[in-house]
Amino acid sequence: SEAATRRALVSVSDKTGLAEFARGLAELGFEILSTGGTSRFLKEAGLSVIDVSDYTGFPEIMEGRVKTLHPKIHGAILGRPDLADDAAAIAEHGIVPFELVVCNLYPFEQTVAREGVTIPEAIENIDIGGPSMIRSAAKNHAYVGVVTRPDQYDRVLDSLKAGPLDAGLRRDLARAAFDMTARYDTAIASWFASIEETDAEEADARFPQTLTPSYQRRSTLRYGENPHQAAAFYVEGAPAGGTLASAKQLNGKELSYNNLLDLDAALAIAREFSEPAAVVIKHTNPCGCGIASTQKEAFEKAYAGDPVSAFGSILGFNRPLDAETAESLCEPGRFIEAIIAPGYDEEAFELLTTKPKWKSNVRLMECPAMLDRVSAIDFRTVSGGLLVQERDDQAEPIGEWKSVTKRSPSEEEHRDLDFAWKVCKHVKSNAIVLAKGGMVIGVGAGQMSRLDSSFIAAFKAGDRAHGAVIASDAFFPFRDGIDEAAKAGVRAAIQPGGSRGDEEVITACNENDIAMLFTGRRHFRH
Ligand code: 93A
Repeated sequence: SEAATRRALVSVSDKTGLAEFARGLAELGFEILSTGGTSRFLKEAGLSVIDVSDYTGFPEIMEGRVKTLHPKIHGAILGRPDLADDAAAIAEHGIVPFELVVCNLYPFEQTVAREGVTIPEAIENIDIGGPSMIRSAAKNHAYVGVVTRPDQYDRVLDSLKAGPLDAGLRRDLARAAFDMTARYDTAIASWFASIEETDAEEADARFPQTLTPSYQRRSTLRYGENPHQAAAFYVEGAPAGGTLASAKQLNGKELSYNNLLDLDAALAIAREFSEPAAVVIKHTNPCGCGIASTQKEAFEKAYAGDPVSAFGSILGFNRPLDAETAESLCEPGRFIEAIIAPGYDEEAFELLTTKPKWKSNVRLMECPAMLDRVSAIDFRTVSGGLLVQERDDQAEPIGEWKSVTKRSPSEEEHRDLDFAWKVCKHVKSNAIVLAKGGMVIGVGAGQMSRLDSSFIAAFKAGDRAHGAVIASDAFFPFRDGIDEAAKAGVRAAIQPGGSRGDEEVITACNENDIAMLFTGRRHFRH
């Protein structure tokens, strides 16, 4: 009759002394089963190894999160072959019991001790499969030896050379195993406590119990939003580079309260883009925005988005203003109130301050560091109080965007969706933005219903909506917004998703061959 198969399961992160130990086991007639990394290591050391996934018939999945969490593994560790029930299950399911489980865990403590470790890195180093096998084996120490540390290898080999693993040693190993998993879980629990503490500390630092914002008056303004309202401009002690307060006025009339608001909006949008961009602001909303390979083209696109509204607007650029663009700006029939840009080429400055009729008045703001990231806090007043929040300027998690329709966006559509989404974030809610070819062609802003914003955006776009994309700052609750967009000729959509109506909205897209992305992030701006 065939000799019973002796099997050892080996799955370790710390590979110290492993090759010698495994060779010892092989010489004693053990078959070795291993997980991916361990298997590779042992094969390189010249040993023959059975991959766990070949034994289970199930691959390692989810980047290794599920490797050994399988009944054929745990059945092989927990089974008691001399019990009728267990023996039947072993036979029925093709289980081959393990005599030995050799396992040490993902190095959680070493990972969290490392400087600059991220929360996801720490989380990935929480071993689940390892402790499960170790606890299974320790529980079944009457049948199985559980080896959790390299310094146990010699003792185990010595005992195996003399016969089956000594019962006393099996019990010692089980106790050591539970001791280890207990410590391991304690380390995880204290790490969780430490990150909770940091969150609380961070919140305290950012949102102190009492708040005394310290701003200095830079200037009194001629008036506020309206001529009968007195107003002033206060700035932070040392405004950071990317802020409006850091900008210098090079030309033009005194800035008004509304100018400052609109310049801030222009700055916020212009800095979204890495390619040359131009944005046209009216009443804090963009009525046009363009990106292109040249600044002039970007500006032409931005201005053409809604030329009527662009009259008397505020412009933002993310590159120093060049002469070509300045020339285009000065064309008859165009009138600009103010501009913010990282700088002005000499010729451009010359043109703007001499050529158009509005020359001496045009307010030119220079903000050299406007592309620097500023992590800022937003304050807004309510009567008798102050609302404080982080500014909505975190990097967009593009990796998490999901295509949810039968058709995925084409490369070109994807570019426009990305563009429209960046603009949409800065439009008053409910915000709808239509865009095509790096140009905003219709904006629906500040409406109380998303459908009305869609109507307005489509109306503004007119015929140009054919082949355009649509961005919505929050989810479409119903399919009507999509149906309207489809009628106008829209081909792709981007929105957070997460509505009860998602199913209906996706159906509407599929029926109209619209490709849609879910971003998972909302950008309300109230
Ligand atoms: O990600 S896990 O929690 N899921 C599992 O199913 C699993 N099985 C073993 N971690 C798991 N392991 C651990 O992987 C072991 O504890 C060991 O530390 C490590 C060995 O992986 P590899 O052999 O691929 O290097």
